[in-house]
Amino acid sequence: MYAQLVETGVKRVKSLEEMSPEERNFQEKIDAEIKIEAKNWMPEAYRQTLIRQISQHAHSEIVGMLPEGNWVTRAPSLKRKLQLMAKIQDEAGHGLYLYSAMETLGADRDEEIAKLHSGKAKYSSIFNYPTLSWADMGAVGWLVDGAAIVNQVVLQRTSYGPYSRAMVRICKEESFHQRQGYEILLTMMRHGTQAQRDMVQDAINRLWWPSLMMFGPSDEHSPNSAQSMAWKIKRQTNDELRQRFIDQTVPQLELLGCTAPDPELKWNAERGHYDFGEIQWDEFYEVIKGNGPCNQERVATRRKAIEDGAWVREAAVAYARKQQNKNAA
Ligand code: FAQ
Repeated sequence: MYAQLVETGVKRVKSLEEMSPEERNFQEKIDAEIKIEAKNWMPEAYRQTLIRQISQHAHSEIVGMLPEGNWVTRAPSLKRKLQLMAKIQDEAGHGLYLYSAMETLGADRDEEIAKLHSGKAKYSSIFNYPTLSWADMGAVGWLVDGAAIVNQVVLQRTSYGPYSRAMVRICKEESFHQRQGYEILLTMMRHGTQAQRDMVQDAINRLWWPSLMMFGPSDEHSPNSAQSMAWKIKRQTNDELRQRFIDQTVPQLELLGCTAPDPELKWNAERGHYDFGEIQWDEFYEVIKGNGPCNQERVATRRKAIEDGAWVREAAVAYARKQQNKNAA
């Protein structure tokens, strides 16, 4: 079993016998569903795993604003523009809760953001695809937020208290995002022209597979899953969550009157799940290595935003200093 895990790059989980007394106590707490809080003792690897996952999650929320930001000025009506702006602002808020949760682990926000800007840090692969038509705003809300919710609903029960509490609020907002996205598509399909219906199908064709990739590599190729499951950072595996997403999304796809770009997608009554085709993992690994269609553009946009905002930060610091001096005088 161990040899098999090493071969596939999956990190090995220590047995109880191999743990130090502190580690064993920690694991017993986890097994008893007691939340770990910032000041509690935790193995260094647990802390580092959380910093890695929460920072990537926060970066995803922030970079995730960009594909949708692309359509704010071209939204088809005032109502749609307001909805889209509200959604994008929610994503910024999610990024901020998550950076705060990450800081409770002793990580430095500026350092982690610098890793994003140097292209070192990962963020969700999905945000490296372009948004080419208004229908993409519907498809991002429905599929991307839909996939994010499936993952995040389970993370509400993650073992680290501050992360789990951030997830509760984030999930409430994501579910509004998913509905507004689906409603955009439903309106285009039911009341739109043939050209608008074609746009919807085209958006689904382009975003379907990248949405399935959001759940990460299949379980046998996921190096972090076994340990993260043992620590209850992750409560379900990448493949379990991907299957749940497909099972709940296909009926919605049918209600829209659209199809998925997967000829192998079909209900399997014996398994009680939809079967689906092979994911193009080569494409996924290229995207997370930085070679997706929009990686460079996304990172450059974030870098520019930080540079352009320098004067605001400097002014805020100068004002705070002035107030401090005034209070001290
Ligand atoms: N993209 O061993 P695993 C959103 C990396 S929020 C890029 O399975 P793990 C809201 C992974 O980091 C979307 N990289 O890793 C929104 C690891 O690399 P490392 C974000 C990926 O951590 C909507 C390596 O591959 N959600 O969308 C991806 O156990 C609309 C091996 O993978 C979260 O971040 C990927 N898709 O499981 C915003 C949720 N998948 O670090 C705006 C929290 C894997 O070892 C608009 N995160 N990798 O070098 C998680 O649940 C987990 O981190 C997984 C990956 C499930 C993503």
